[in-house]
Amino acid sequence: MFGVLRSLSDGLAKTRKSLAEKIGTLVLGEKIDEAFLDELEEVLIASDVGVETASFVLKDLKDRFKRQELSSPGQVKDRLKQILFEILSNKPTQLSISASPAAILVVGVNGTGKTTSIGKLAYRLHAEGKKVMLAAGDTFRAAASEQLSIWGERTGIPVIKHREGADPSAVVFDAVTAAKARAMDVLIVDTAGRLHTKSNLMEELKKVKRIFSRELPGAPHETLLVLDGSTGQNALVQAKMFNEAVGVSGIVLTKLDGTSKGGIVFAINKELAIPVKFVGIGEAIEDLRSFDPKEFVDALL
Ligand SMILES: Nc1nc2c(ncn2[C@@H]2O[C@H](COP(=O)(O)OP(=O)(O)OP(=O)(O)O)[C@@H](O)[C@H]2O)c(=O)[nH]1
Ligand SMILES: [Mg+2]
Repeated sequence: MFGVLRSLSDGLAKTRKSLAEKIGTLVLGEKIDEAFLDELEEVLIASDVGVETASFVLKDLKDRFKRQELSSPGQVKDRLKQILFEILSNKPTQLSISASPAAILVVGVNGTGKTTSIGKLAYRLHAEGKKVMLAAGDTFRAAASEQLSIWGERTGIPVIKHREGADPSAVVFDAVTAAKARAMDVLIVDTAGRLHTKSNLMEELKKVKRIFSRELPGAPHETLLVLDGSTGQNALVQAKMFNEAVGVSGIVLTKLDGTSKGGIVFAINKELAIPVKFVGIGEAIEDLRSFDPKEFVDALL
């Protein structure tokens, strides 16, 4: 199960190829001019940094170019790394799990990697010595709670589940009761990306959230939205939707290993002001990484 730990840089290889290699070729040139900067903007947009973020970055570079603060392509690259780092580092990327028990609600459309990410996160917290409990709030299909149970069994983490089609809020109610009774440190709740009934997913999630805060003051302490990094700009649309409905405190951006669209991290931070807290760079249990802005920018460029 534990091969050689893959590096973040390996996980981001596709995006790096699209971004860094083009920038690398660009900065091999001798001089910078407007055309050079325009080309750089296109490279950024192509890696899904987003039009808004790319033009923000370019405005900074152009202003500095005019003030003659940037005279070589190498200096442009250094400043670019600095701005990208600043975009990512204006919000705390750590989990707030100091409450006891601390509750983490995990949301997102189907297939983005919620259940897998919960398994990986539970494994990490457990390895750090925390008492972790999982709750199968995805009652859409029986397989969902089984998938969670398998992750739980690997590490001996208890999983609270109900039958298929049960009310997710009832699962949350039971899980909170159990987590309090068994003095858990962290409770992580999985949710469905779609539902059996005609009722709206967002309404269902709002209800789950209400039950949560009623049963455990301040809960959920984190509402993590899982986004599939390979969906590019569509991830932004999902983030806006979920944030409006339930308020998102952090993002888990998965599947960065399979995409050249990793630039979406910058768009999310800049346009939505929601911090990315974890990135998924593979399917193995250790492939969920805490998001470190400096490490991320270094791995990319
Ligand atoms: N390559 C890669 N695959 C991932 C990553 N994260 C999750 N996956 C895969 O994505 C698929 C879907 O993951 P799930 O965790 O079942 O997604 P979900 O959001 O719980 O899906 P639903 O329960 O249907 O809503 C699985 O095959 C995972 O192994 C990642 O970072 N990289
Ligand atoms: Mg799932």
